[in-house]
Amino acid sequence: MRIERIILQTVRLRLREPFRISSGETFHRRILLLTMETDAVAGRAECVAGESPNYSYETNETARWVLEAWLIPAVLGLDFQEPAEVAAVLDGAARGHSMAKAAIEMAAWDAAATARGESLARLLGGQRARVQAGVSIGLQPDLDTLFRRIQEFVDEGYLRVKLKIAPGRDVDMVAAVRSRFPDLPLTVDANAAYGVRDLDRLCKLDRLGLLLIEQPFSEDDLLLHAELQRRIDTPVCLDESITSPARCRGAIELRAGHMVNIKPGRVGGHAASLAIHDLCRDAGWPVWIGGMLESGIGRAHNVALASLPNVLLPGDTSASRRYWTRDIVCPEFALNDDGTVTVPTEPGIGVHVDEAFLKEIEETRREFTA
Ligand code: OSB
Ligand code: MG
Repeated sequence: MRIERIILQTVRLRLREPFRISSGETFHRRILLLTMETDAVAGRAECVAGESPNYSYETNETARWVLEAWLIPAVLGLDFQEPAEVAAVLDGAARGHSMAKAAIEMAAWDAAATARGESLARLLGGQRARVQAGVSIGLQPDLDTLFRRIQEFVDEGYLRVKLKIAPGRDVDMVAAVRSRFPDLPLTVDANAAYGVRDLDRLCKLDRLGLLLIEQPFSEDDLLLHAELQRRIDTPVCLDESITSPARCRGAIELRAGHMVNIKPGRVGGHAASLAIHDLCRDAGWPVWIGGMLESGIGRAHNVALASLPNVLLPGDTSASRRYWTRDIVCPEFALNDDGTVTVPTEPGIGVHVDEAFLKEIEETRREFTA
């Protein structure tokens, strides 16, 4: 398959409700979409970078620049059989910038699966027809609003609720939620908001029956995560820290946690995600698939990956309507009665892109030809 053309589009989609984490609030998403046209079929993916560098150093604009200046020129004209060949070229073309690389790499997987007439999930080695869905709830203005949002998501059928926490909005808030919802599968995510002085405070979360505590400390501080994991029984789950398989191997070796939130868009794509999945399986670390408030295109990639065997907890792979009034794919992702999302079985990502709607919300478009 020869890569003939790559199209970069930005679209703007407003979230149904603003999403607030420890480092900032998102009201709408400006999403960078990538289409890879080969001489046979096309593949699609989205870049998960946000507009501001508050989750990682990458943003829409850094990703767009590195794609246009370095990554797209490196792969245009490339003739590949396996997506791994595309990943190797991308890694040779620039250091870091994994979110930018992932957009090309994941589009190559969609194209490869489509060319073979099989679903992306199947090509990845997925083994589940439906994947368990959790929901991630942003920081809320007050406890009553938080209780109400949790109840609504529980009523919709979500199997696990993840609460965002931040210094000053942690132990008491989570304890209150726990006494209101004694049996709810519950997790917390700090998005790296804590430091060494907060160790004692974080240890108090250990008594609240959480499935995991996600990324309390800075992404590069594996040793501090290891220190916390030595002091508590609740698994520490790494998100921002795991940017590559090598980083994952280091985390396992250092016992910097006991679980990983894999986001293919963060780690450079599906090949890296599979490697991380396997490293964790071999180490006895469960994994689950996170999200970055993706449109249906990124969601389709995440859901396909969630069908792998060592994905042992519900993911942040929620239904389209949790995020958007109208998604850009059809059919939209919906929550089944059993709290799962169905893994598409059609070739590639297995959903159709609503091109007419895309045109309506498109802000920029550039094409690059071999
Ligand atoms: O840390 O998992 C995170 C959203 C944006 C950036 C970072 C994170 C999140 C979420 C929401 O928690 C996941 C989702 O529902 O897509
Ligand atoms: Mg997280």
